Amino acid sequence: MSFNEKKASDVPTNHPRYLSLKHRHKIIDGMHDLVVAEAGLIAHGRGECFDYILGEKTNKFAEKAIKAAVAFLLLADHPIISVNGNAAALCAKELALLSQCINAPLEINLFYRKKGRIEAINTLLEKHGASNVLGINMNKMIEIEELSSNRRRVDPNGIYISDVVFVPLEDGDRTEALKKMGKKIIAVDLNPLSRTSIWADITIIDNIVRALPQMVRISKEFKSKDKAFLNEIIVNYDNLNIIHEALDHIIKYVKSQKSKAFDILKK
Ligand code: PTJ
Repeated sequence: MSFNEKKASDVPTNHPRYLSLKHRHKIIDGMHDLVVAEAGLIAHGRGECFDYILGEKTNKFAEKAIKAAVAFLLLADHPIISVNGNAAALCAKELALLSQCINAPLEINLFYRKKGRIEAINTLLEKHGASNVLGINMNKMIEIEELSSNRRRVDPNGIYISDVVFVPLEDGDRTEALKKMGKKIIAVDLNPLSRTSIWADITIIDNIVRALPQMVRISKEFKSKDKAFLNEIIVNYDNLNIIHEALDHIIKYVKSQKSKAFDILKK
């Protein structure tokens, strides 16, 4: 079997970087199955780099953002979860679960159009329990004037009428365009300085493979809470502070690694 034919599950569990390799292989497998765009591999690598200097864990600032994000989604009139290739390859099950929990449809919205990709992503989402996935029928799509990329085509029953859009892993252009349309944006992005992170109303600076399961857990907990409880979380949330906390954390983490990075050689 060649390397390319190896499936994500083939990564040896005792490898010191097991989780990281497992996710890499999911992205590679996703590319072979048309789910992930070629550029998705590069985007994943950029994400890995930021994850490394965030300590590869869900930090306090991400936990706060996750709670605010769930509160926002539960209070929305028309929440929607936008799905691209990378998000589907890494978190299809969690996307389907979150969609059910917060009662928000999933909409496939791609930057890189290629024949068969939408169908491949839809099949993967359905395999993991998603129903009523939007963004499938291109003849029904409406174009957002503010945007020139492929992402401008949106579903009239989904992103177009939404008030809160959840975009796990995104390119900056669309976040800006959706904001200009008056929508509230929740993003997951490992890069605290990306245009998406800066433009979003709530920026979850974490890896989607950790953030999405947390969001599902918090959604189950918050679902039974009243509006006042959810509003309180949003009122006390400050995204600028969250981004500053993430940047401070990176500075501190890199400094701490400077003093102990070579300890590994002493073992
Ligand atoms: O499937 P498509 O055609 O819609 O294309 C999707 C990609 C991701 C290729 C497209 O949206 C793109 O090119 O995105 P960018 O501009 O590279 O931005 C991706 C952002 O996601 C970067 O800021 C990365 O740091 C971040 N990122 C990558 N992997 C993860 C991540 N953030 C959270 N979790 C990750 N696993």
